[in-house]
Amino acid sequence: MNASEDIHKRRTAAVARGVGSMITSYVDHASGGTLTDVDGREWIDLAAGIAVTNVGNASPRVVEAVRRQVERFTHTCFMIAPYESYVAVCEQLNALTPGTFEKRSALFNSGAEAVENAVKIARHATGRQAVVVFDHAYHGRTNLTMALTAKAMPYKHGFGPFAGEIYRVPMSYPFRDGLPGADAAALAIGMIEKQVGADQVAAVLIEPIQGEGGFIVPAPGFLPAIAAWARASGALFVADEIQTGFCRTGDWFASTHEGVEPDLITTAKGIAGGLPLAGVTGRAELMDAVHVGGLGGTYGGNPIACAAALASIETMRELDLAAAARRIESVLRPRLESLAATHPFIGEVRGRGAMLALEIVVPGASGASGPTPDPARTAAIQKAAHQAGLLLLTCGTYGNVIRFLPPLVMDDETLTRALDALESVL
Ligand code: PLZ
Repeated sequence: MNASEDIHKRRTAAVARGVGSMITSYVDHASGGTLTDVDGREWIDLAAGIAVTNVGNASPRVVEAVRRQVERFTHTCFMIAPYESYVAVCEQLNALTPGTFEKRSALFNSGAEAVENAVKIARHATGRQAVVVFDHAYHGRTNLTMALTAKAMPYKHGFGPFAGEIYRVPMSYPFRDGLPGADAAALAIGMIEKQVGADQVAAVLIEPIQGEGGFIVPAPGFLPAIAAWARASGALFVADEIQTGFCRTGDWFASTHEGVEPDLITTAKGIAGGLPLAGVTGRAELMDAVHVGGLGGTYGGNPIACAAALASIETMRELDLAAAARRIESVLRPRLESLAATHPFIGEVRGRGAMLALEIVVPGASGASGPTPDPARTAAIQKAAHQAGLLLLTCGTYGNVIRFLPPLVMDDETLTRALDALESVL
């Protein structure tokens, strides 16, 4: 029995079955582009812990900042005895997120918690209750965020009843609906107006590029049209940039590519180089509408996580990781496109920056919602990729999307090695 098998046996007896893992090898250490398991096998990291370690794993600045902070103090609770680094992270969020208007931020522990708080703030600030979300959306696993999330299995199955006043409308999905952005937006807006009522909507919540739902990039014009409708209707436009944020798509935030300035933005994942931290950032008058004491939590903005966030942001600036994400795209995309040209089961190559995907379909087959997805082939590709030492993720409502989320510090040599391995796998 190797070391991973041994741990796996203990895991089966100790860890709840509901918590899954993609692979059965256990990590020993990791760096900018690779993970090494406890048996000494190296994996090329195309996951970044689901878009978290954008600056790489155990990134030097992050390690040093955490070390320094952990020696000074580990926790006080910002609601009890505040500290400067929380303020500094909020200043960074206010400066880096799209929109030059006056902003405020609040910090939390996880993406789901940030989304929950964005909904709280939106309801409080507007005095309205309805929240509009989209097909294929993913916003988390807590009760409210399960309701906001589209996909039943595995996220919601058997976990109801779910929170009320959540309304789902169609998402722009060019590969499947073939609609220009303005038409897809008109469809969604028509449904909101008929089924919810424009004056009832507190927030329209959307991932500018959908993550778990399939790396779906809406058609150009879709996001601006939805944002303009929200503004005209007195609803808040809330961008969930938890997966797309912090240089992942080739800019600090994905909303920028479409010139959209959200009223509120949720962030997490890439913000702190692997430590748990999340934020809600938004227009000052909306954020400050909430009474003192209305937002918070024991650990939100923990000082170690804040130190890691400041070091991560500094690293992103210094290494220009937005440019690095664009460089990664310039290496990955042409190779993926040439693979698509020779493999008819690759229906589409899509994404932006270092957030790219292949949608796997049955060649020549299609049904009511477009080309027929092939989740079985997708799973087979993923399994073979794991055997080849690639830490490769899938996603999508139909389980048929292969996604690439490398750390933004991955070098071209490692990327090319990953692509060569993928080519043989396909
Ligand atoms: N919003 C856009 O991508 C987390 C979830 C993986 P948490 N995505 C990965 C899984 O199966 O649990 C995510 C996201 C978007 C919200 C979240 C939730 O962030 O930090 O996982 O709570």
